[in-house]
Amino acid sequence: MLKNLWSKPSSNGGPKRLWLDLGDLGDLVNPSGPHEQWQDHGLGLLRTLLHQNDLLTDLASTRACKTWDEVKRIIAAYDILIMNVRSYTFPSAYRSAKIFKEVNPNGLILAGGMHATVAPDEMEAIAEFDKICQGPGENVIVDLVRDPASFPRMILGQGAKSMAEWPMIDRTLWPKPNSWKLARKFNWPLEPECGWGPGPVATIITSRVCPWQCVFCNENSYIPNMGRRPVEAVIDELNFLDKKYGVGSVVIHDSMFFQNPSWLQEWVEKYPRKARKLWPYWAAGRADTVRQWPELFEALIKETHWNTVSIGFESGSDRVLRIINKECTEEDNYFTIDLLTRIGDEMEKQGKKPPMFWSNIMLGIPGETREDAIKTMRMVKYTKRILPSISFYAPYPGSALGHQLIAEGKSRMTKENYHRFPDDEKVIGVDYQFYRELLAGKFDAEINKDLPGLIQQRRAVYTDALAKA
Ligand code: B12
Ligand code: SF4
Repeated sequence: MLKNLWSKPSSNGGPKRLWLDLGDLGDLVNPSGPHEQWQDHGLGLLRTLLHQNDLLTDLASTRACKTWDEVKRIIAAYDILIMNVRSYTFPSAYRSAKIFKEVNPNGLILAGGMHATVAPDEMEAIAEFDKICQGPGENVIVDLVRDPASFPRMILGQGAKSMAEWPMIDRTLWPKPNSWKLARKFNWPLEPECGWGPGPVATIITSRVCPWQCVFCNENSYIPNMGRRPVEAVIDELNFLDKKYGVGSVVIHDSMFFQNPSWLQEWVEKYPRKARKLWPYWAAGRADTVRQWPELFEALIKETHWNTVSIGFESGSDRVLRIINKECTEEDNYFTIDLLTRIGDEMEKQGKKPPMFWSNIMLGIPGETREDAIKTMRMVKYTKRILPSISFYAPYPGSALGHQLIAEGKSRMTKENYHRFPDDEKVIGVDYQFYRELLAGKFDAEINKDLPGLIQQRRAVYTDALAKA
């Protein structure tokens, strides 16, 4: 069943190439949650470049298949398999590579992506990967696909100096939902709504690297810096998408949207004037910089419809914030919460929809005490308008803390299961039972200590807020 192949055949007498989109089986058939359905901008960008250079690829997705047999039947028909491998998709890349070579021993596999950058040893250990590209691929992909034999097995990718050089992604090169039920709500080639704003949703990236050095992330140690996409180009793309497909809201997938005040100032000035509509959007910031630039933050909320404010609060305890080198304090966190609450109250009084926090919280960081975790949940409960996104800390390679825990043999993430099912136990020595009880509301009396009476009545159970990580 080749249902999820639709682009023009890649053969033209030459090799048949397949770009395989990665993720859990079934995520584009009957997904377990909304975030499994986001499209992959790396795949979109690189396939757009390939197709602009007449190097056609077909597309399939492990997410659009229900069984590995189905994946096998699809990939068997190809000579070249291309994949964007992130740590969280490494298990599906690894399995797909094994299957491909079983049915197609002379086939060629070209793999790139974040996991190749941060864990090259793990990639090299998989004999099935014929070429492995570390780092950005936009200036190497065309030559690599045209003539793979001229490259060594390990390749150092070439990136653009600025995102201004990136073409607009051809979104019709993204995978389609593979069930009638999902297709109805998906809005392909835009994306489905997930509770942050009305559909169809357009995801965009305006900046590539966050300059901070949180030890569980620190992506600037492995993603080369590059110029931000010009404000006008972002608005032009949204206007184009709106004209063609109709945009309901926007998700700005930058790791750190709230950086470069001059860019943000320009966004405040131009987005309300030049965009066809003032689409509400989701975007990420940090508590310390909100405290540093509160007027700019308020202008963005009020004038540009930054309606869902994602903040990596991570913890409500200074001890833990120091362990993870967040460079934010409890005070920064509470400042930011109070500021958005005040803005939200004002907007509500004027009959406007108040902004919400998408609060990223981590539990189970090695070194965290029960008291620290209780303080964190107190901060969550204190927040008036909140969509909590709580996860058990996961030691990803690339990050300083991830590397350390992997080296110490304390990571439970393996190539068969780099996985982040919500209550997976990811680090040896962490008392996950305590955290499950904490989320189930067992420590609510302690959490309520120091909270005003009315706030004490807010929800006590957060088990459903536990996200994949
Ligand atoms: C958008 C995003 C998401 C989105 C959408 C993900 C998706 N489906 O695409 C959402 C919000 C869902 C998400 C969630 C998560 N994410 Co995320 N995410 C990002 C983010 C911010 C942007 C990704 C992106 O589009 N980049 C732009 C594109 C162009 O880059 P790219 O895909 O890497 O592709 C380039 C190269 O890798 C290379 N390349 C890629 N493929 C190939 C193939 C070949 C052949 C070649 C030559 C080159 C090549 O060329 C491309 C162009 O330069 C990145 C951070 C970042 N700055 O990249 C984190 C990031 C990828 N996410 C990360 C993580 C950990 C997660 C989560 C697990 C977080 C969590 N704790 O919950 C979840 C799990 C997701 C899931 N459901 O499975 C980590 C991955 C770390 C790792 N070691 O792989 C990153 C790097 C963030 C970080 N700072 O650590 N994420
Ligand atoms: S966690 Fe957030 S602030 Fe810290 S380095 Fe990553 S993206 Fe930047």
